[in-house]
Amino acid sequence: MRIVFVSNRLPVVIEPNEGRWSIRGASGGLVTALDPLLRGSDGIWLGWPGAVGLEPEKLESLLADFSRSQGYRIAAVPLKEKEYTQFYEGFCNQIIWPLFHDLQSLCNFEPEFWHYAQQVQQKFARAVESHGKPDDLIWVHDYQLMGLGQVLADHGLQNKLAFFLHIPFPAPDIFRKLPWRRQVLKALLRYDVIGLQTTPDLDNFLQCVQRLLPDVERQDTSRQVRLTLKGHSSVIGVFPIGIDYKEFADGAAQPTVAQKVEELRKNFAGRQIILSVDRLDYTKGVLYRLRAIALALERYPDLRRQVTFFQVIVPSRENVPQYQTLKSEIEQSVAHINGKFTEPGWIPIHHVFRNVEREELLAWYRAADVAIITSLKDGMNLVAKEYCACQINGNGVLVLSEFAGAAEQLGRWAVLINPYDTDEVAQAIKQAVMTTPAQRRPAMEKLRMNVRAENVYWWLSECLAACGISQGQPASSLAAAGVV
Ligand code: GDG
Repeated sequence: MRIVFVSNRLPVVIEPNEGRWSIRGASGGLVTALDPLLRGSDGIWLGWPGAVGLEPEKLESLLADFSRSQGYRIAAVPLKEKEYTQFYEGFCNQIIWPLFHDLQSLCNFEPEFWHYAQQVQQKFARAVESHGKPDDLIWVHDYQLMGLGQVLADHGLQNKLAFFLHIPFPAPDIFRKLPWRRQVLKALLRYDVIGLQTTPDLDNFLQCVQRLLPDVERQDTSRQVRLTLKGHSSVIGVFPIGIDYKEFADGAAQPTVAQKVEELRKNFAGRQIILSVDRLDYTKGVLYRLRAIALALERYPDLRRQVTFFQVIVPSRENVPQYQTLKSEIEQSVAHINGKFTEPGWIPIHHVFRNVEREELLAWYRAADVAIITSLKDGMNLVAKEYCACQINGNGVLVLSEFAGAAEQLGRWAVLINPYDTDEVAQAIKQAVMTTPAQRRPAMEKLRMNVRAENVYWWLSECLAACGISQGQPASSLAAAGVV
């Protein structure tokens, strides 16, 4: 069965470059996960190309070039300027994103955003209809397209329809605030399969359905839940997304990466590197982390000169005012901390605000003695998994927010933190730095085994199995890898 992937954004960045348009692969959680799965297959990826103001012929030729270089087809669903602002910047980024991350006070429940969201689902549906074949599995990704399954079903499409939510599903008291809460739930229940990242997400989803759609019938099996509304059944399951472990671990072992690691070690000789890698987003808890860093340096003076915080922030959603404010607040806070604690030969925080090359990222993952993830809420957080995969010497410590989806799988072997608790995070920084190699190794080994076993191919085979597609060999499992 061929797979048609549908996501809001295509996995590309199209931008003007020295007077000409150029195209390159994008970075981001969804891309990292799906890219290796499509390469070399007969699949197709549909989505918005992200370019505004580019002639259609030029776009077509850029996409064709990119498809050839990637080994799979991509096709564009172009959005008009108003659709971009009202649907993407409005409905997606000012309503669903903050609400589903429990930040309802940041929501702007503008009725027009909903109207445009409906219009865009129709547009995506037309693209699916024109590119899909009768036996294709239509696999829709993420919160922007929760309504697409319903539109396709209403148009009479008979294909199997699957949906995966990459972000958390909120608790009923939060979800209830959405003005279109019943419409959204009913639309989701038109998909045949719904995948969520964690058990709490599944619990929240089921509670929302129970409260808001009492007519839905529920049937539990050992691994999934079947919900039936007006004669249509959906299977809902938990499928924590993984990474391509081997690609990261092998990449980190490359001589070019090893050389970069050596340079980093030389530059930071005698110091522990504490790494964070985040998209610019208020859900990643960067300001909370900076507050904890300031407290740790204040409270534990021994840490000064002993640690260097390496903070990588990747630009994101630069047109949304909240993100512009966040960027300047982060820069102010970094400047404040560096101004307060810098000494000759030592700067506490190295702040990188740009997209970094993959090799550079792998080198930082491998070189870092500690990785710290402070998400206030996160569907999964792939950075946590990538860090473990790249720890080929097994010496790192993972400090992980208990509100990142990854905590469900990795929490037992990480230093778990509540990012809102500045005291606790400051203490965790100290604890991580003080952890001896004898304590680090067994924990990192378990983390790596888990990330290797529950990798992106395992995730894919679990999702496809729920869609009734068996891939033959199970991709891997925790039991087979000896983790449990
Ligand atoms: C969403 C959910 C869920 C980052 N900077 C660079 C770079 N990256 C890559 C990382 C990682 C990805 O971006 C970030 O993934 P996350 O999972 O941390 O976060 P989101 O983008 O918010 O993703 C999230 C995910 O979907 C998957 O389901 O885990 O919870 O919010 O892969 O490596 N890559 C490169 N340069 C960078 O500068 N090359």
